[in-house]
Amino acid sequence: MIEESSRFEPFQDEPLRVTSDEGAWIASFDLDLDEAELQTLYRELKRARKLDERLGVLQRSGKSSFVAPSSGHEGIQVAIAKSVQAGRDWLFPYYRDYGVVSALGVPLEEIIGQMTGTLADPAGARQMPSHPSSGPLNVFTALSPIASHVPPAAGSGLAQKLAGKGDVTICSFGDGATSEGDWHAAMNFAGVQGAPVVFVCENNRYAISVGLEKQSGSATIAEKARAYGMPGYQVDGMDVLASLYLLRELVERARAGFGPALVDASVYRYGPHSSADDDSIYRPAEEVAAWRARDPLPRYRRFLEQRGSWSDAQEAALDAAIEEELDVAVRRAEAAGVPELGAMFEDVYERVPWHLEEQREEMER
Ligand SMILES: Cc1ncc(C[n+]2csc(CCOP(=O)(O)OP(=O)(O)O)c2C)c(N)n1
Repeated sequence: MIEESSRFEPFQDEPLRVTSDEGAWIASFDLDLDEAELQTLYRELKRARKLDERLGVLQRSGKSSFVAPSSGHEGIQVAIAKSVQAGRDWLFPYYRDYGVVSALGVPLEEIIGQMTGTLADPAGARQMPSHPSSGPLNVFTALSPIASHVPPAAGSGLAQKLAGKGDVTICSFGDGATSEGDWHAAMNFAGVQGAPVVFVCENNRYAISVGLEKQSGSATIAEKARAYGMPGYQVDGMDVLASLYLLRELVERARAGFGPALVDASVYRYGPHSSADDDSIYRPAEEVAAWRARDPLPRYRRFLEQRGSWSDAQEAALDAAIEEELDVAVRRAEAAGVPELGAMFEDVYERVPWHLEEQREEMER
């Protein structure tokens, strides 16, 4: 058992950061990741960004009906994936989390198959786009009704506690989710049960056009944790290292039996809420530009460059490799073909119930 002690104090006024906007190491403790691990983080940030850009192109060219852009969220998303043991722990992401599933190891062709409705999606293209999942990697499917995946995450945590194997659950959502009843019920349940769940709010300050000040009466999302008997932390979610250090600590804390925690990760979404939104109506361009200046990718690249751990040649090689990987994934996703129309009635119930049978007959007619 680890001691219930942390180098990160909960309920601080300022979000935790370990690198400055310029990419300088500013923490009071030493970095304990080697160069290969540090470079892997950059590769995953870049992969997540390029995947998001490609998904935008697939939507604009009519191959996908919907996309919820993730650029700006990569720091916390890559950290979520890298804080757990893939295939052992359970993830309950939300619809904006492409960076989580890609960094966890869900194949790009599966993600793109899910987005474009082809049979490369192991779930058979039954969900709307932006709802990834993975059986082998324990990724529960993203759900459309906001916060409705948070109670199942709390339940997953209780199941893990009862099984006693030390597995944990990590669940992410937006700031808007925290004003849903489901969210509060889940937080209460996890707190009472001491369930090993790390709850992560990707706080981009907007729920479509509704700003955070209309969403929450408390000064921070983190302090809501107090009411549920768990520690709450603020972190700069655009600082991938700060996010990773904090989440690793909280995942290990949960694994050791000290129960749930809440993380309020400050991020910004650079794109619109979704492909069906025009954010210029409710966000001033200057605000977007100010957050662009804090982009988690160039910031982390500067960090690597200052250590002599990254070069222009490595950048060019990485860009080319990811573009190639995406090209291959798109081709494979397309080649998988689309499901038969009738497949929507299968694999949901063991025996198709009468009302769905009627609908199937109607469809065939
Ligand atoms: C229960 C429910 N109400 C409303 C919606 C419509 N809706 C879809 S996304 C969204 C905004 C959610 O914002 P947030 O949780 O902050 O996440 P973000 O999209 O900003 O990442 C809303 C209101 C919904 N899907 N479900």
